[in-house]
Amino acid sequence: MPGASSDECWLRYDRLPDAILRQYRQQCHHIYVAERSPQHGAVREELRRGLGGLFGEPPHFWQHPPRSVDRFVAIGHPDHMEVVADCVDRVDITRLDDDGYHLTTATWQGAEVLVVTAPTDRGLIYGTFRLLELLQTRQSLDSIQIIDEPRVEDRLINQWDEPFRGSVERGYGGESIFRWDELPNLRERYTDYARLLASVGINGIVLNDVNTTRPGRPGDLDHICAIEGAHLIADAQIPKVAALASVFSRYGIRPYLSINFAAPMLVGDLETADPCDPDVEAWWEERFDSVVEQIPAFGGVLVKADSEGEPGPFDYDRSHAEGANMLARALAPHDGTVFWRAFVYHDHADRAVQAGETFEPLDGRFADNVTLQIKNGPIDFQPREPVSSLFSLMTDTTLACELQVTQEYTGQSTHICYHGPMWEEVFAFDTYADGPTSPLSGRLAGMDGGGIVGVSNIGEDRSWFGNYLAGANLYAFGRMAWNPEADPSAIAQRWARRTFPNARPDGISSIVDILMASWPAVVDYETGGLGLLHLMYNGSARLENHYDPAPEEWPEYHGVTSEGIGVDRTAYANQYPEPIAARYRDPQCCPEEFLLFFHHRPYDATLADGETVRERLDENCQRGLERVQWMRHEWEDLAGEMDEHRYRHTADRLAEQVTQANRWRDTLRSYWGEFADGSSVD
Ligand code: GCW
Repeated sequence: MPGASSDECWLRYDRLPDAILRQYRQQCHHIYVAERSPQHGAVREELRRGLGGLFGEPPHFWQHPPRSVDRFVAIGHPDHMEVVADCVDRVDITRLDDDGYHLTTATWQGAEVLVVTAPTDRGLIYGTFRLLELLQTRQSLDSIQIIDEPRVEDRLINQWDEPFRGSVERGYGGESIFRWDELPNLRERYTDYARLLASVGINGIVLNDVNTTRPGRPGDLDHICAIEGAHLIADAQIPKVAALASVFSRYGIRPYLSINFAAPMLVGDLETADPCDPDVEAWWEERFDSVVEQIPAFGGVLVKADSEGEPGPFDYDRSHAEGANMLARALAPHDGTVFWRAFVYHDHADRAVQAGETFEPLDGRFADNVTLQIKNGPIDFQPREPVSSLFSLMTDTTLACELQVTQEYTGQSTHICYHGPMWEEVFAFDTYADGPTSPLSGRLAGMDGGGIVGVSNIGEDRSWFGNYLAGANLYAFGRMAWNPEADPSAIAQRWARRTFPNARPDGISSIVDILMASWPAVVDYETGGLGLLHLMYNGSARLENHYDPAPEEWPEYHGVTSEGIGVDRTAYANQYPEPIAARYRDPQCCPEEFLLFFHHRPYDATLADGETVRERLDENCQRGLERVQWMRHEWEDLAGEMDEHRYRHTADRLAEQVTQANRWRDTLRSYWGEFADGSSVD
């Protein structure tokens, strides 16, 4: 059972009401599950925990089919279990996607059997979590037939963990759960994290931050442990990584590491990290051999190169393809992947154009086991951005879309901001990569090795996220990485039912309504809803703060002058294929939500309905505030639908969100108001 110190999120297994318990118990008390791998152990453990909690007594596990009972559950692969082979068509199972699963009912030698089967152990884990979800949400198990398969191959969490400081970059859920100084000793919380991730279909985790060295910038905290991320591939540290890896692999989650491109010099003793130097390649080969020997499930590496001070191939006048392919060659014998980030920008006048200029000429030149990892927008996880042009430009490269589950720019752990609707917009975007009707969702799903990657939002906090409702973001990330066309409102509904099992249907609807209103609200009060960005405080200290309004700080990003507002990004618009480019280039056709992202417009320019830009901005800020006031009000009615602690905690967060939304509205309106009214000069 849960310690008071750790929330169970959506894996709550509170005892079910007696009225429905009897039948469930009859169906699921006897469990026959394969015992051939660590993953089967994870299945058994989850059932022990889940059924034990829901039924108030642990299930009975069998090592062979129980012949003395008339109902049981069988979990395994048809090749390993005769019962399963007799109940399903083996060919149907082999045809499933590797991570897919099948739940069905059948009669076997006079007994009713509920079968959970899959082509792989990972699929069995997913099928088991699905079975438990059916029970948690009190659905009938009679004649069930569920076949589910992920549409996207690589569904990864990026943990921006910084070993040397015990914290997570842009993590707002408390300090890091990884205790590098104590590893290889393990903590229960690692298993709980793996359970949460596996339960929503995540199949990989990058264990450390893409910034792999201790930054020398001001505001740096004292380090609590000597290890830097770059050194995790050193022999001295591999046992620590291997210990964590064993926990995640047990749940079907492949471990990966972020590496430093200059590691041959930083970790090894070479004098160069030039990707074309044979000694450098040999160094990486030797390192990966050693890592894989100790961590057989090792999935590969993530690289932030030539970006924000990280070293990269540009240091040697080499291209990003040369850099990525060298690592890919060294990883290929181990079935490893290089996730190579496209977040590259320097001193270009418009940062948005730089990634396209860097990577488009390299399309088709990356090795098969390189995946180009592209943030959803061209700037940086702003509350709303157009979808990156790279998803249209790179037609011959394996791609992954990087999303922020953590809320760096959307109110961190204080504001409620459910990202599901934002991701829906991103995935629905028609890239025209392959003519019309090439939505990003289909591109990522149809691609061998395509990926969806999320920067995690968890930490040591009792809630895991710093805000109980932010759990919906991790949940939705997993579900949308599994199926990028999934409906975020339906996902929120499933999340809420599992997270607040005692809430009445009306209460669940209110929670879903609050979540669904929250992202539009944040976009409105933090940006005015017409495509402005980076209006928040940045400061000069490291990781400053991206939370408070401070529009005066980075005027080049939003282009506020006495003449007008917004940034002319015609050059960036031109990177897209037609007709997207034409749509973004022309202020008359540009979607209103991105008007000021692409154009500098006079304050009195009129919009389609005759209102001026200034009026709309002002109104949207007000509308955002009102939405948050409404969310707070709606939450007040939820007392009694959950425990007092979660109710109060969220109510406090919402009170602060209302205060902040007020500040945002007032600060933004008076900022552009002073320029527009002539009381402030450029
Ligand atoms: O926006 C920036 C964040 C950094 C982050 C970087 C990146 C990991 O503020 O904290 O560093 O993006 O994505 O590399």
